[in-house]
Amino acid sequence: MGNSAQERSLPYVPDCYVVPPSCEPRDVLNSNSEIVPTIDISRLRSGDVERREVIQELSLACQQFGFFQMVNHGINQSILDGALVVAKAFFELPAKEKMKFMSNDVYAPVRYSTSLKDGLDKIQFWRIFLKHYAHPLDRWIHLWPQNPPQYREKMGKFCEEIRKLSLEIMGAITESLGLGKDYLSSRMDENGMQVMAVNCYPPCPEPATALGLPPHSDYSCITILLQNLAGLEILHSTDHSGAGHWVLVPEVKGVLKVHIGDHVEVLSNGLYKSVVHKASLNEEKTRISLASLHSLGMDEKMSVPNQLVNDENPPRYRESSFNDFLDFLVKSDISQGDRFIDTLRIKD
Ligand SMILES: O=C(O)CCC(=O)C(=O)O
Repeated sequence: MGNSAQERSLPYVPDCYVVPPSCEPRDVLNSNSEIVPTIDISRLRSGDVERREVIQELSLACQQFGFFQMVNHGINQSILDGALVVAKAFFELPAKEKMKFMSNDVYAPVRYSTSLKDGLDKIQFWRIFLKHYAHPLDRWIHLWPQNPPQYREKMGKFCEEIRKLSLEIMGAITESLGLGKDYLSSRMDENGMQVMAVNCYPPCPEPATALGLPPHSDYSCITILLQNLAGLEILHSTDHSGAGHWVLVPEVKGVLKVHIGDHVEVLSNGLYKSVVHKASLNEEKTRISLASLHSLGMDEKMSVPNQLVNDENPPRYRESSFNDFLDFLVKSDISQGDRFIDTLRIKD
């Protein structure tokens, strides 16, 4: 860390970054990226009939893709741009400044690192990242970088706006499951976790041989993602075998992406799928992505609701918390295909 190929802009890709075919970095993308569902979120705030229609669309997207894009979400473009600007400026600081946050402790509330689990990964990934907790903001913000000087203000505003939106989307998701829009709202509002993954993928001299992040799903309920360039790819499965094809999510300014995470898969007892996704690389430009992960409190367990269970439909997942995920992360190798959700499935 501090000395990785991506931090030093090496003009070649060292062998330890070369991703084996099982991670499929060289597969042909589905050119038809307009199949990615896009939802006009302002319609959630219209009358009952329109809200019901949008919730139907959202439910379909969660079942078919575990993913959708949001337009007309109501967050001002200047807030989105401001967060991307300070994130990029942070990664451009001298190494000495970033090293103040360097840590491999997955339990640390603020940490700077590279790859996935630097020094432990079998394969290295062409990523630099800063992760920090963001809710409640006044509990964590004093731990965030003070450099660049506007980091706290701009990223803080972004986090607050994204969190409000996440509560609205979670309300729509629980409503779509027949649980009502307030099923989780007070638990998520008062004690819920918001973790920001601020990712930087410097230009890579051989983007076809390496990856920014390997295929994985998020432990969260939902993740809301903003990017400055295309690079996010989602796995679209058309059957239950886990097979599918990669779809490159197109970049359209101002559009926010939503990943369904493992904890909504549990909440829906498997009706909604947590989306497997990866980050591909660019030969010329630096890609920044801001992934805001929203879940219940650190030790609060997500379980299958009683309302969704009956004799024909028994619970398919064990309960788990964010802390359980962190324990899993310490023991597992995501780059080798380990998935938290697989550890939660109850075998028939
Ligand atoms: O950069 C991206 O598009 C993906 C980010 C991501 O999956 C993560 O931070 O877990």
